[in-house]
Amino acid sequence: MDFDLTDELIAVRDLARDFAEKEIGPTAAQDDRERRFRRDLVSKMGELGFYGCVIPEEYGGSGLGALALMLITEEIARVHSAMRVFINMQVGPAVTLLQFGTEEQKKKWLPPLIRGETVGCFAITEPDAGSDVAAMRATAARKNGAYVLNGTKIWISNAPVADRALVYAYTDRSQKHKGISAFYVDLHQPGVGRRSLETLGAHASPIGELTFENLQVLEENRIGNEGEGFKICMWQLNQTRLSCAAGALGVARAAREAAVSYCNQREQFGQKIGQFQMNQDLIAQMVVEEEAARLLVYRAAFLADRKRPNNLEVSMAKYAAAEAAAFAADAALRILGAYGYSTEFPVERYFRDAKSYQIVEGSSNIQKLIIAQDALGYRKANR
Ligand code: GRA
Repeated sequence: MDFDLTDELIAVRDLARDFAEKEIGPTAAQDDRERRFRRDLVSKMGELGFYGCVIPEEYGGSGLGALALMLITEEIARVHSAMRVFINMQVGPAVTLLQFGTEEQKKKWLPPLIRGETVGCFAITEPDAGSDVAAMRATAARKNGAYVLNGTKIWISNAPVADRALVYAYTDRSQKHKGISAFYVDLHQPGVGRRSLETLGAHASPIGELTFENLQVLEENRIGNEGEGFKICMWQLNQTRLSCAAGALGVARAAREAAVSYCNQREQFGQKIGQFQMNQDLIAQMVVEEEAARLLVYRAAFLADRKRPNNLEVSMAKYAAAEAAAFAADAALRILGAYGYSTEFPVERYFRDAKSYQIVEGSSNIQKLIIAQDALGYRKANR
């Protein structure tokens, strides 16, 4: 086992850290408060090659790999969690196109996604289909050699601002999950409706509803074969889930850093508050949970880079990192007291943002279900 990062990975991580601290950090609080969509930063992350790590050079990527992508994501999320969502919205569709798209589709759609020229998103969730993906109701009915897409997708990151969406819908309801298909859809067309939604955290990451009303989708926009959509979706979630885990790791780290810094600065009862064992208890737990999550995230990425199955490892990483972030943000808030609760300091933002990781990309309960079913021998996660 080698726990050292290569010089190349260290350089990528440092580039992301520097960018996050200099370009994202100074306006993070304001972007959050004003719910600003920072299209300029989405472009800059594209220019820096952040979206291209897992994409080969021939399609505009760098091929640096999944571990590089996780290091970048962690650094961005550490400074502003909402900003790492954009990475997932570009890379999620891109990596799925790479895996399941035709040569023509990849050549046409990957480079603009990787450069950040096309703003991407993916649309799985519906009002009645969250954890239960196969319960979706959206349909894509074949008509005159094309498809007519109808349905409502909700809680879709980037829905208010995206140019393109990877959309999952039933082409044949009678086939249950084997009747779902995947489409890469242009959202600037008649038949697409959008509605913004407000959430507790990640305010600088626009989220909302997408409605499709008799939207014409050409056959050339279908990804994979008809009926392969559920398999494609599960494959995609295995990639985007890991990206969320890295994001959660960044938030856990930010909260831990804030707590440690405050412990070393604040004095009460004649001594630094870090001297109090009740605070040390919280700090120790934060440090260990964060580091354990980091090792799990890196290992899952290490396996991805070696093209080895990692569904179980991704679920463990996502579960551990989401819980570490929620714990760390809560603990930091306890330690900072009123300064944690105050909206003038960033810890309350970490607290709001941390909660999202227990919900998105398969809730903590879904990850536990996958892990436990594997351990009990009911259903292997790595198939
Ligand atoms: O045996 P079979 O041929 O019928 O196939 C089954 C199974 O082998 C079939 O699907 C296959 N399958 C897979 N294939 C490849 C299942 N999992 C995988 C896989 N990982 N890879 C049906 O399987 P099943 O287990 O019976 O399916 P299920 O019970 O309907 O669902 C399983 C499960 C609950 C795990 C799944 O639905 C799931 O992951 N749910 C969580 C949904 C989720 O993660 N949503 C995320 C929404 S997007 C989002 O949050 C965006 C956030 C953006 C951001 O913040 O960055």
